[in-house]
Amino acid sequence: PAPRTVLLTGAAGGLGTLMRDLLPGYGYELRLLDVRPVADEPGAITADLADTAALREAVRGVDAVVHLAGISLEAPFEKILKANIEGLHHLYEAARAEGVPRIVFASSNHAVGRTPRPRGTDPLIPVDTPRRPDTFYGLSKSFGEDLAQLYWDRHGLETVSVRIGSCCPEPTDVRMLSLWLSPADAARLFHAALTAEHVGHTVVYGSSANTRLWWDLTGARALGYEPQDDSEPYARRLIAEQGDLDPDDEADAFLGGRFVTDPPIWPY
Ligand code: NAI
Ligand code: 15L
Repeated sequence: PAPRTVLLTGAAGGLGTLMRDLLPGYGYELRLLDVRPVADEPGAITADLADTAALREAVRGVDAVVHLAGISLEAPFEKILKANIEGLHHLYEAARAEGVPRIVFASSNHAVGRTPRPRGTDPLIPVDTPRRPDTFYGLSKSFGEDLAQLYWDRHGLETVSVRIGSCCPEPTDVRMLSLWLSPADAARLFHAALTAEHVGHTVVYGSSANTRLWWDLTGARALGYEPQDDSEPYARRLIAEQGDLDPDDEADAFLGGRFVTDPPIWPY
């Protein structure tokens, strides 16, 4: 049966706020969780991913989890370790203990951020390209995909790991023309990830059907995802304002963009 009750973690965040609006349109009843209060949602659970008892209670009885909570940018290693690595483990342990059958995990392009972007007639980046995190943040997403695989292999807990590109209402830079995931397509993709059968652990890229796509959406489409949006209408203006990608600039050479070249955050 299709999942009905879904725990949405990270519900106070940017993507969480968009999904709170859009996922109920697919028939889901959302239970919300975040370490910060969720505006206008008095029923939301305010809890840290470090709180194992709160997580057990939060996942009890849900049909699936859409896991967006965590640090969403580069940060000192200790912080990433707590929220994205230990926190993810706590979530999976809670889900395993309570018999939750499926998690949709917000992985990121930064798990493979150090992969050179395709140029000219280069093929699209396949989903089985070796992982090459560009940051501790990307490393935590790479860990998350391995953790998801382990919980499928050992416990039969299914996951779709979605390597999200850039999800925001509109693309705001030239790189995003390739990586943009419109909010409406994000909801379509999460819905597909929640309802596809026999996913085991499946890793897919998450973007709209952008004309300037860098990666292969075949895996996402195989889940039933049919993207409806394309960043191309934004291309002329963004390129006029910012200039096109510079073949000599390192930040434009890799999937992860600025994450690749920004100095490491110390101390860690
Ligand atoms: P965000 O930073 O706006 O939201 C993350 C939410 O998680 C925040 O509301 C925060 O309070 C919560 N959170 C952080 N640590 C927590 C903890 N220890 N316990 C409980 N809650 C905690 O990030 P955004 O953009 O909404 O992203 C959501 C997820 O999607 C993140 O996991 C991010 O890594 C991932 N992602 C997002 C992309 C995007 O374009 N927005 C791209 C790729 C991945
Ligand atoms: C991410 O993983 C971040 O969470 C998001 O804030 C964006 O920076 C996005 O990747 C991106 O690469 O554009």
